[in-house]
Amino acid sequence: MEKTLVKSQALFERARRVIPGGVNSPVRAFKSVGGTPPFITRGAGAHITDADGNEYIDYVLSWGPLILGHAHKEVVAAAVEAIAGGSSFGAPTEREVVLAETILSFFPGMEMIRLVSSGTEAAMTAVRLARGYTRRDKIVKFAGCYHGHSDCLLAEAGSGIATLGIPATPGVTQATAADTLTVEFNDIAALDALLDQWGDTIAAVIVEPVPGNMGVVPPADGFLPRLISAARSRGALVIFDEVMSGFRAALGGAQTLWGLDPDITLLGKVIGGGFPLAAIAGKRHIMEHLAPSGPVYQAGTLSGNPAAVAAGIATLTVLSGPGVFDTIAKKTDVLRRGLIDAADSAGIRLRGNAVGTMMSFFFSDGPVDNFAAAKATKSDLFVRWFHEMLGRGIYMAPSPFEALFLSAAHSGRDIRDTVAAARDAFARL
Ligand code: HOZ
Repeated sequence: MEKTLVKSQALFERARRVIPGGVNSPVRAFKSVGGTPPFITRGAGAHITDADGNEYIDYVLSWGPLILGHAHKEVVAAAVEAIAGGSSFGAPTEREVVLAETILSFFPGMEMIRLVSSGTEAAMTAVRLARGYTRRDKIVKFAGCYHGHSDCLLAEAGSGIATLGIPATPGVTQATAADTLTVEFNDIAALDALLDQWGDTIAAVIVEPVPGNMGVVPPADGFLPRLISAARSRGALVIFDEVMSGFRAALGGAQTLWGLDPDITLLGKVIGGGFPLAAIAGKRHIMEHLAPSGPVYQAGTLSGNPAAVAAGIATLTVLSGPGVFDTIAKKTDVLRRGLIDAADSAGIRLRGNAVGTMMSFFFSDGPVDNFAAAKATKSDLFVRWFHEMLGRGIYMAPSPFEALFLSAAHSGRDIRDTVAAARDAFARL
């Protein structure tokens, strides 16, 4: 079952002449699964339409932000109203204060927040802040975790780096690479050994508390609290990258779900309601090291952009309404169970990892609890499944090293249609 992608093919050829790989972010090019990426013309609720008029049920949702679905009425109205009053000022506005207060109200351990424009920028700033605060240089990250594309965070990164099998070093100086130490996720003994070895040179341990960029890989019981005490006992800061899990593992992220207290938190995606907006939040005594309160420099012409901030406030307001988040999480679980049952009936072993409203599927007999296990899953089967599903109008991320996302807009019928498509798809693998 294949969709006609004549117009998308023509657009892709045109794009490749002027944009490297034809896309503005690598995984969109479908390089690891092959074929033509549909060029999207519009989105409404849980559905998107491509240039050839094909419709899809969307589980990418702009890689997570659209937790209310495409073109949600209140989000659109808020953004339009903001733009109509001026699209950017490069000066402080009341809306920024409202969004800052709103976000912090979901993260009781975070005391101050700085709005930026992308998750990469938030992570890059967090590393500089941790180094400036501790006066140490080294950063520890976990294999398969992805924290955007700043130089020091590319080592053993998930997402597009894993999908495309790109080495982390081209363009990164040896000195920078040497300041990043990596360790397997969920392996507290290995983390302890690394921290013992490098001791007081480590500025911070950065982690996605619910990794979503090697696929979704939940933390083992006790791993995160032990990570926090292991880092603290050596004087290193703990940075939780909740860009993905922030309003998806739970409203207040993994830290609220499990009662954890990192020093710094990175947020993005959902908080911008589909616009470029991210944030770095943290303890007051650390955040006040940022300029202009302190000496660690960070700035941005479009930081706190009015449309993005308005869309973020509207999104969080709707999302925190009674039962809204829990309903999305329940739908996520229904879909997870439906897909696993569908695979079972075709004699296929499918692992479904999920936390809150984010999940991933791996073709694997055993559990997938770290990057090594994720890389060992049957990616050839994933590629075939991906195309069978796409041909049936189900739009998923073109990589097992990404997450599927649900939204408030996905209906019971969307989920039933997806499970029915999966039954047909698995029968053909
Ligand atoms: N790194 C993003 C997913 N984890 C991909 C974003 C995009 O290609 O748009």
